[in-house]
Amino acid sequence: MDTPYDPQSLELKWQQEWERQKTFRATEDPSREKFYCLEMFPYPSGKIHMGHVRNYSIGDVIARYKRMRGYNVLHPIGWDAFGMPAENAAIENKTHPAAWTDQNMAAMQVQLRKMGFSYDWDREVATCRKEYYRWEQQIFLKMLEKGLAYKKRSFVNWCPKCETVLANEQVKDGLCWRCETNVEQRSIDQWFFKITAYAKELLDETHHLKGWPERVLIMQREWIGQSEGAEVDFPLEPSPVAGEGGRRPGEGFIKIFTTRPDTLYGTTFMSLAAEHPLTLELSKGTPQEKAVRDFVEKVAKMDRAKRLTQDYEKEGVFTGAFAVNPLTNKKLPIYAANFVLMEYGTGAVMAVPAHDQRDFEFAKKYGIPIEVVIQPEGKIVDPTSMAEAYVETGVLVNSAQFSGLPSEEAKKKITAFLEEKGVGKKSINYKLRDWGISRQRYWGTPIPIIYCDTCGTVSVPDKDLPVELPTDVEFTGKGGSPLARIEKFVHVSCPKCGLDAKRETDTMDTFVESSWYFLRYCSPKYDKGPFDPKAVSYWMKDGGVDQYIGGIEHAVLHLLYSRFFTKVLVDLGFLDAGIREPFKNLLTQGMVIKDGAKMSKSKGNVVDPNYLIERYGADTARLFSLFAAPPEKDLDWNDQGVEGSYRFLKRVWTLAQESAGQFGSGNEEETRWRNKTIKKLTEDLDRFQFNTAIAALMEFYNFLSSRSEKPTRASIEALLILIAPFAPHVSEELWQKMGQNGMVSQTAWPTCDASTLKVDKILLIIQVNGSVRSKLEAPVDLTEEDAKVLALKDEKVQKFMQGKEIVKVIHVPNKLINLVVK
Ligand code: ANZ
Ligand code: ZN
Repeated sequence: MDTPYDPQSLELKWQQEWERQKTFRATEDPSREKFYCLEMFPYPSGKIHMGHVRNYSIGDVIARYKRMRGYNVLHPIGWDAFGMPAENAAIENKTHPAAWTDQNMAAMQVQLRKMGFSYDWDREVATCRKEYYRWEQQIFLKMLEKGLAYKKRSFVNWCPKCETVLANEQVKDGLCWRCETNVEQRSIDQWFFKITAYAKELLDETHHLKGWPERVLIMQREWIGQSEGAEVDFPLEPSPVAGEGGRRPGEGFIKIFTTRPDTLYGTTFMSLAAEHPLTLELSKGTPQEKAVRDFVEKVAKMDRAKRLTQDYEKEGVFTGAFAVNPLTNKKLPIYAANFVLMEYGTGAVMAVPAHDQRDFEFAKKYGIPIEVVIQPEGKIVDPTSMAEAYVETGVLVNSAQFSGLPSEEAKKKITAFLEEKGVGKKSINYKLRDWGISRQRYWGTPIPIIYCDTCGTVSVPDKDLPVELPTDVEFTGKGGSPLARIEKFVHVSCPKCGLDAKRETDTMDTFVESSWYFLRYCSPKYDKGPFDPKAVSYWMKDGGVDQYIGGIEHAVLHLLYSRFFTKVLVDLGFLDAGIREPFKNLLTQGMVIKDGAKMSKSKGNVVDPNYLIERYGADTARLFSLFAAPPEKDLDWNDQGVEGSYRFLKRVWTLAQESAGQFGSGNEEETRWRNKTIKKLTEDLDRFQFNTAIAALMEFYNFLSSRSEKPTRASIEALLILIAPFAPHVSEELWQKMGQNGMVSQTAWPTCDASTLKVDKILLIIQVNGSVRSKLEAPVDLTEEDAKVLALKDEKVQKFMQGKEIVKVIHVPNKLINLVVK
């Protein structure tokens, strides 16, 4: 009569049924409240791993729960399909990146379906399809029109192994993020997106993203790196060698950026970046010329990543020239210094050795005077004996009319004074750099640009989009972009003048595709633009994606670019002004750990999800990954946990079948348990506390199965509905076996009848010195004093109290009272 639990066959059955009935298809319906639930889409590497299982199980529980709560849920999936691994595979295995990617997407699609995730598969998007990247090319051209995309020759991080440029974010400790090769510096023409134009807005809005984890917001703020201070012009001292290629008297000035205008009177020299245009120029014709040239060359060879770290010997060279302090007219020698970066501020620094550690080390090394202008309260800082710079704020000394002011006030007053004299102004600087998007790679979105000798840089006209990736390519892995070697691709006629011209052969960083895919999902087949404005305004209203789920490793890459892109799309007129942020709520799940380390191929501690699915079924894999840890925490793999999850599902299977046909008639206690469990599950799912929710389900099961009476139909139904978001297949099958119409996936989430939760009597356990001496029926919510009185009236308790004195009472309300006696 009872069939054994056979996850493989029943899971397949329901996956097919969901697909046949299009159970999870999402349609815009303004009469219903929407919920957009999204997990970061996968790179089609070929196989899902436990990290995917976890990420997507979390998303699926939320999607299924919200659906049962009556929301119109959009839960899409797709592929972040461009990128280097496809090309590397092409080089190694002689497969075409497109074929390799297609194969992998097909294989992973099968795996994701086997997990029973409730996706609307009709909305599947693959970013390597021209139907997708065509719109990215259009967006690029609109950005170019608005000055938000531009080209410049610049130093870039170059990975000699991948033979490509890397974004700053893709360099970790001077190494390539993918292959860990030492990153080199190269100067080439590059396309950039002007993310710096949005630095302030990106920063300010981190304070309104209430649904984001604070640590992600902090990482974004630090990455944007706002510094408030002043820009000050230091006039150049007339050159003594004017006329011999040197500077003529009184010409020009050095513009510096400082966060400490309060230290201006302590400036004893100036420092320029080696790349600063004045560095070589100032030394021309002076005896220092050769030394400066050598120094500039040396710095050019220095590792840029290392230059950012600060832990290297501070070095420099005198340029032979002088500037003057605009407030004191004091003469200041100008140095070139290796720790001054051209890309930050103005590439020039007013050096204050008494109060800046780098300047201090530099001054000591080159015998430059140190002048103290900031004193901490109640302490004397003495320039002759100080062992390091005093970098804190304090009270100003030796600073003319500003002496005696505290630093914060002096910063404002000195800045105002500089402004009055026309030699400086308030200024804000950001560490954020523009986003370099050019990649010398094949497998990416072609940049839709043509270079013509007559017309210059020409946009590919909209009617000629997409610029398609040619398919007949050779992959050698050497010598830059494969596209540049395809004559048919490169040689075109200029869209403006018709003469011979050349195509841009760089492709875009793959982070561009992932910056807007969540918008494409709203209308994935739309062919009049990147997305249908109507569909987007429905799914993205009220703060965008309602719940986004992904790894913390994307805190500053993808999550910042997506925010930037959303703002750009509004400003280009693609998006409603109401949608300036993409993700309302963000959950960053923890890692999957085994034997003390993150699961990874290199550690050899990988568990293949296929093994789990084949041996235990998808429901067990899902249940385990949600039960083993709260979603934000790391999940420590353990085989017993998997076994335990499987056993639990098997027991539910047996209990439900045994109960069916001969349900009990129930009592108050069972009703209370059922409602209590509904309440707990609702609260826990609202807060994403899946592990405690599952624990409550287990307790409910234990209660139902431990009694001599059979459970009621209502309780078994509730159990199946509550378990459905976690283990949808088994609950669907049992639901059907109970003779229910329709699917449990489409059943409304139950509500708790609060009136059943009230109890007026509880069983109070009475202990004396920790040993149970009696159990009494008692009214609920007794105070400690009343519980004590009740306990002392009990004869069984009195026996143990004779001649003793109570020294302490431990009371657990509605459960237990322990009298500690002596
Ligand atoms: C004078 C001064 C005195 C400074 C003092 C600091 C302390 P953050 O906070 O990172 O914005 N600086 C400015 N431009 C630089 C560049 N291109 N390369 C290297 N250093 C640069 O740092 C700003 C401070 O870093 C600036 O304030 C400047 O030194 C230096 F007691 O100016 B300060
Ligand atoms: Zn032309």
